[in-house]
Amino acid sequence: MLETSQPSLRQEQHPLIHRLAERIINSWQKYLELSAFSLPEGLGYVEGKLEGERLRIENRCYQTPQFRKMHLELAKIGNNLDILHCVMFPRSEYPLPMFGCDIVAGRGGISAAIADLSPTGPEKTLSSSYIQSLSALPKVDFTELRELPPWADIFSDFCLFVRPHNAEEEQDFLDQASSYLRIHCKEAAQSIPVSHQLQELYLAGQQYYCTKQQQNDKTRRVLEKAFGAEWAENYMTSVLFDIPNSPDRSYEKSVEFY
Ligand code: 18B
Repeated sequence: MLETSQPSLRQEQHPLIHRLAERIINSWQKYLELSAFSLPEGLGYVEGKLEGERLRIENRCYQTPQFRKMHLELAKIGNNLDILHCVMFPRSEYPLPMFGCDIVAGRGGISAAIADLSPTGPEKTLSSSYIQSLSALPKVDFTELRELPPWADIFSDFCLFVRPHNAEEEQDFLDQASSYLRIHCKEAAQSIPVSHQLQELYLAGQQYYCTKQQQNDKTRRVLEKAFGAEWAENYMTSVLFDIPNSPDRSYEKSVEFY
């Protein structure tokens, strides 16, 4: 059994973060065969101080036959800032995009909500079956679309990056992000491994994705202020966006399924 009711930051966070975290865990359990994934020692639950405020980080991580690492992170800084971060890293055998999502909530509400299925293949586009499923989703209009920063050339045409203005827009974001995740889990569950040559290219795509995400100064600044520059660099490169440097074919030998 997976623990779903362990004490959690979730209860204390902005309701949109809480609800998306629930949906992410539910989808993972429903569509994928989860097993445990261990983070580097001491980095499952972390506490620091940011300008006198307590920064708490709580991580949940799993792996599956198709995913090397599926990471859901919740962070809370005092009573000012709540963050949800989620990334699914495919094993390079599978020609799958990266699911990524980030919600940043401040005193004035959600300032940033982003969800994407980002291509990692040599063509840098999603496969036709992803495009078909994503195009079939109901269209939603948001009052405020946010502009992506210069490093963000990794995202797909379906990338949703908004500042929701009311409860209805928050719900729309939740539904859209959940649909991306559902489509992704279903595609992944029936995905077939590619040739070794193609695996190298998908791996290079993931490496590029991580290199770009590591350039997000807004994330880095929060972590640096609370934990120092060295810790932040280590955390960004070994927990948030660790780059796998060779195809991992050891999985079959190592797991115990729940
Ligand atoms: N991120 N985010 O995950 N980030 O991790 N995030 C911010 O209103 C954290 C991801 C993304 O405009 C902001 O501007 C911290 C993933 C983009 O320059 C803050 C953690 C994606 C932006 C944080 C975290 C992603 C952004 C500023 C670790 C996408 C806009 C909020 C827990 C798949 C960047 C604001 C820009 C913004 C912080 C995207 C404070 C600490 C997976 C594009």
